[in-house]
Amino acid sequence: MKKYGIFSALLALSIILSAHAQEHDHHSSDKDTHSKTTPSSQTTHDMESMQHAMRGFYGAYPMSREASGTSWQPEATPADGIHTNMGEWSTMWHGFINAIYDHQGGPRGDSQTISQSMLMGMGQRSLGEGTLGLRGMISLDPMMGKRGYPLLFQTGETADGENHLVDRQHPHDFFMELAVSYSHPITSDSSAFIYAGLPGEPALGPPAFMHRFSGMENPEAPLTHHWLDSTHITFGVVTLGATWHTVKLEGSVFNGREPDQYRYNIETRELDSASARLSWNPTPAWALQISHGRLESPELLEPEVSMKRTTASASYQHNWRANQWQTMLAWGRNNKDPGITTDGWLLESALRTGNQFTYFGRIERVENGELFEHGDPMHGRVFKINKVTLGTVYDFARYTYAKIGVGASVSRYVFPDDLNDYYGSNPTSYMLFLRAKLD
Ligand SMILES: [Cu+2]
Repeated sequence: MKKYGIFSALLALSIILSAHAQEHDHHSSDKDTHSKTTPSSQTTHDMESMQHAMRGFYGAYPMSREASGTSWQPEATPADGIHTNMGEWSTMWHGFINAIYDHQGGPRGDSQTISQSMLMGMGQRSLGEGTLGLRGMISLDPMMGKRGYPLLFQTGETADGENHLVDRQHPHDFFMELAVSYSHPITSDSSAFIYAGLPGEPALGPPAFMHRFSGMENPEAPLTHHWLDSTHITFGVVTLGATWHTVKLEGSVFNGREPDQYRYNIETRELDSASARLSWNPTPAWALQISHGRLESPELLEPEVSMKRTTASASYQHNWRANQWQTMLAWGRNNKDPGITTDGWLLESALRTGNQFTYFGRIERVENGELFEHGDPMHGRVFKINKVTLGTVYDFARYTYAKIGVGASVSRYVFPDDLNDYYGSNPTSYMLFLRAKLD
């Protein structure tokens, strides 16, 4: 019954939107006109010119380079979301809600109907010579329950403070980001900035998966989340950095502990961890970064273990005619102290053709040593897990500020035979989803 509840809520939302909204004009296809061109509306043209005028939060570069936290994506990434002016403030709004039927195959699999969502508001205004920025992001993910959703071979965080979540993806916290930033120009093409969040995202890893074009349409969290971007919700972070042309160098101090099982609270703890990241966007098509951090006691259930994390990633955006294509290759290494060193690899891509179809794919390889709990004879063994996911979304309805689509994805795995007794020899997982997205 719960399943039908979520789907009918989304259907009701689509009916309300269609009753109130003008039909979105989508005959034109290139990126600029794709943005918000409702022919009858003068304000949307004003918004568009303002959107082009909006500059980066952390320096003198185009806004389209901004991704989650202080991370950068390729400047050529299409500008989704809604842009408005509110007095002195320029604002951007991003958001989506997915209703998902999730089936994970094999003996350790499970099925569940869930909803994922995110609403993000960003605002900026000039203050003195610089730019003041505010960012807020919330998610209704905690409504899916403390155990999150079934996801084979996913590990990380806890639902009860006693057991690790295994073969499940934890829900994100209700407060995903509450952050303030200020950047001040040094010369005409360089700036210094400060960013503080509770929660916020430290300078570590590529943009978080739900914020990068190559990964955002895929409803499955990456298995590499805990090698690359799991620090995106950090309860307490301060980042100082500088930008110069195409380069950004930044350092963070932050609370290294990952969020606990209470998903609606604000957690506080000392800023005991640190990271540094070098980003380089040599052309509008590319975003490159390397980063390194030390996470002090990241896991609630293993407080005596700290971790060094190193990541490197390259993201490439190519737009032609009505098509927008982004691909990212990323590597992350977790070096537990005391403990083992494991690597995670990710290659993901998304292609949006016209305004209706998006095709996405993700290939990952992780070395996971957390698939079995204490007491299990397999506990502590590290397994190389390979996963491939392919999927598509069809946006069948467009309104002035939103679009609605249906989608599906399928995942397959390659793993050592020793795991056959636990996972079956050949599990297949899939997700079917209906989603509404601000656009
Ligand atoms: Cu996460």
